[in-house]
Amino acid sequence: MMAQLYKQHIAEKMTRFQGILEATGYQAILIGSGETKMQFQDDMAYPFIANPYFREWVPLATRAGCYLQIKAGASKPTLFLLTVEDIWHTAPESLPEGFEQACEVVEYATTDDLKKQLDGATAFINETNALAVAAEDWNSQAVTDQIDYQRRGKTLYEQECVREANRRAAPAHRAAQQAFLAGASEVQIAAAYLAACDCRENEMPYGIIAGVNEHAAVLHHHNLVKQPQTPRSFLIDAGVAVNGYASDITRTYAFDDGSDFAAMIGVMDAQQLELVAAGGIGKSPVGLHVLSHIKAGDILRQFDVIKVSGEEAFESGITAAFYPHGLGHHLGSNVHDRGSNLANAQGDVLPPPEKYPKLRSSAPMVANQIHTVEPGLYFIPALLDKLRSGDQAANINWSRVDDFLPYGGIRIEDNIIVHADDSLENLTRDAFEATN
Ligand SMILES: [Mn+2]
Repeated sequence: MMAQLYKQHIAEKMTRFQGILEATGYQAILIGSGETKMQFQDDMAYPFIANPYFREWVPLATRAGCYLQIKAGASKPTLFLLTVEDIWHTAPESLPEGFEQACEVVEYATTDDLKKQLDGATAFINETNALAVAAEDWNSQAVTDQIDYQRRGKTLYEQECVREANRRAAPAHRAAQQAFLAGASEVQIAAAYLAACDCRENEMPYGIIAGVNEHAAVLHHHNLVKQPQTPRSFLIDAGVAVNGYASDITRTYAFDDGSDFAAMIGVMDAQQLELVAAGGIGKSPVGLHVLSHIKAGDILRQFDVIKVSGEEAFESGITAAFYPHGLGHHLGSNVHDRGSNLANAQGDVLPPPEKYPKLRSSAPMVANQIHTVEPGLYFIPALLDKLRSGDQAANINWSRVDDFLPYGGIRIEDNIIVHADDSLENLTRDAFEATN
C-alpha cells in the first residue's frame, strides 16, 4: 500500500514542481541529500540526516551524496545515487520495496560523472555548493519559497507517513510512562522508549525530551539525567520518523493520581481537545493561540494560582509567564515545517502579531495540512522571578506557585490532519487508543 501511495505522491509532486519550474524559469531542480560532515580534527563523522527538501521526495534519510533531479516536461524524477566501494561502513540504505519504479534510478561514482548528466538551467538545493554552480542558482529563495508554499498541503502518502509515525510512537510513549512509574532515571526512560519503537537514537526526528519532576519545566530538556529521582511528575516529548516524516507527541503524567497536579493534567487534557476541535480550514493559528492563552489562564484561576480571571491574566501578560511558547506548528518532513507564515508562493510573509513576534504560524490553515496542538503550563523559576518583581505580583497566589513548582509543568501535544472536507483527524489520540 505504501509503495502505491508513494507512486501517487511522486506524480503529485511532479505536477507541483512543473509549476515551480514555470514560475521560476528554471529547466530543472536538483535537490541534494547532503554530505557527511566530519568532526573537527577527528576521523569520525557526525550522524548524517538528509535535509527535509530531499526527504520530501526520497525516503533515504541516512544516505549522503544523493541527488534528485526534476526536469521540465519529465514524467518521473531521476534519482542519482552515490555508489562507491566502502568496506568500512554498512551498505547505504536503499529504497523500500516497490518504491524504485516511481523514479529513474541512476548510480554515479564521482561528481564529474554526475555533472555530465546535468543539462539546462538548474536550480540547485543542497547544504553546500558541492557541484560548484553559480551562486544565484544555489538555494535560490525564489525556489525554496515556492517549495515551502506547495508543501503546506500533504499528499495521502505524506499523511500516511505521519499517521504511521504516530502509530509507532504511541507504544513507546506507553513504555516511557511505565518506566517513569517504576522509578527509572530519565536516561533509562529514553532507553525504554527507543526499545519499544525499535529505533536508534540517531533516527529520532528530534532529541527525546524526558523531564522528571522540575525538569518538566525545561521546554527542551535534552540533557537527560542518569540519577533516578523520587517520581512526582513526568513530561515526555518524543516522536518517531517514518520515511523521513515525523510525529511530534507530548504527554505529561503525575505519579500520584490523587494530587492537584494530576487534576490539573486532566483539565489541560480536556482543554487541549477543545483547542484541537477549534481548528479547521481557514482558521487562524493566531486566534487559536490567543484562545489557548485564555484557557491556560482559566486553569491557573481554577487551581487558585492566580486571583484574576483567565481573560484578565491573558490581557495583563500573566499567562505568558506560565506558557511561553506557541500553540503549535506545521508538521511534515520538518518537525517544524517551513512555510507556515507564507502568504503566497512568491514568498510574501504574513507578519506575526505584535504581541507574539516569535510566533511562526501566521497563515490560515489549508486543506491537507498537518499541524500540532500543544498547549502548555509550566512553573519556570526564571519567569516566575520576573513575575514576582513585576506589577502583576499581587495577582498571584505565591503559596500555590510553590505547591506546583516541584512538578515542573504540563504539555499535551497531538498531531492533526485538516482534511479537505474540513474534518479533523487526530492521529495521536487514534494511535494511543489503538495501543490500549
Ligand atoms: Mn511540537
